[in-house]
Amino acid sequence: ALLVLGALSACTNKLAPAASKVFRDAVAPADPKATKETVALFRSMWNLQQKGIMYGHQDDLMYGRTWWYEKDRSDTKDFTGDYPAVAGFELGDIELGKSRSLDSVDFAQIAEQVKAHYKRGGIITLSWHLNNPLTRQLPDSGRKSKPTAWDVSSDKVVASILPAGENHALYNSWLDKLSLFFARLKDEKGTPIPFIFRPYHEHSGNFFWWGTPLSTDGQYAALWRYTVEYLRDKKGFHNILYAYNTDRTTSLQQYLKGYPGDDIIDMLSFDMYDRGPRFNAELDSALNYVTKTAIARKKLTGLSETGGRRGMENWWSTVLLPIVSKYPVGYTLTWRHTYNQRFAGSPTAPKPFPADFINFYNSPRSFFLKDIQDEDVYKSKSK
Ligand code: BMA
Repeated sequence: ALLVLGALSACTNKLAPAASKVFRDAVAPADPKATKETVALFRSMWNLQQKGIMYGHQDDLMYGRTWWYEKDRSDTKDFTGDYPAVAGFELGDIELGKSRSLDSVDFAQIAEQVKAHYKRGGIITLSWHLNNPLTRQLPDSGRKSKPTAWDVSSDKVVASILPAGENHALYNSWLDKLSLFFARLKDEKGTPIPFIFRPYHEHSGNFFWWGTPLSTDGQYAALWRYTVEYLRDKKGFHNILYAYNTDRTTSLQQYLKGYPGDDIIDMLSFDMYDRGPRFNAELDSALNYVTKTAIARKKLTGLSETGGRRGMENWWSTVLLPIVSKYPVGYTLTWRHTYNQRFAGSPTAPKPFPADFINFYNSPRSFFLKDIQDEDVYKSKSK
């Protein structure tokens, strides 16, 4: 994560006005009314993804294995001296009007940390493991399993929340609760904070109620379209970049199953965890077709969840980094370090990252917060 970006932004600033206009018109969020900070973020990410990969970490600012919500603390910073470029947060249970997420994180504190990370010049991504709106309503005695995002007991859920479905009003009320939270994400001047929203993720999998086997492609695309239109046109949010996301796929055709359209989506991303030696070839191949189609469509890219191979010491520097370096991948994020009270204060507590993570950090191709602060992704300094 060396500071290699200064030279580059200096060079784009030197473009002649005509050329820079062409450049400015070249890429933009799908929302024609996107706020200027959101447009700036989109363009900054577009530039950055051609130079290297930003590091992101889920709940990095909320807790680590040994600590719980300490102001300004971050596992990434503890280990490397710098914050992640991208901070991930999870909104599951917000739709039920709860004050804490399914991972016990206080939503007020999430809003606080979103603001803090934005102020530092960092990027925010929000995921949403929303409950199952159909089975949630059944009495306990009528449920086959817990009515969470992972409840795949019915293939009627997506249809039931679309405009003609019996749970449509309930779904709207869930989007209203989500919107109340989104409305809190403003800086001290009242400017809405741009963020990447990645709902209905890992679509190609079969483990969430919105997974591929549980709805038709048309229903899944309609769910996406309805959700974006509700938040964008009805609620008036123009600070959201929408990330389409799948789990592991093996072809572009499979990747795009149920894709709602380029007028809805800003980022093409997927999640892929390393479960064994086949990962190298699978990641390489998926990055190849996903980034190719993303660039052709002028969309951002992300390996929005990944994780190292069990028992492999140099995964960051010998597997992840060489493969992602072949393609324009905007960011990669590793998932949360679940807090465990047993570890708190214990000298034998596991370290947040393997030693090799420092090699990834030291690479000029990886970007952490300080690297992107130079790029001023929201163009706030030039305002
Ligand atoms: C999963 C796990 C769960 C968590 C969920 C939402 O992959 O980490 O423990 O509840 O993500 O953050």
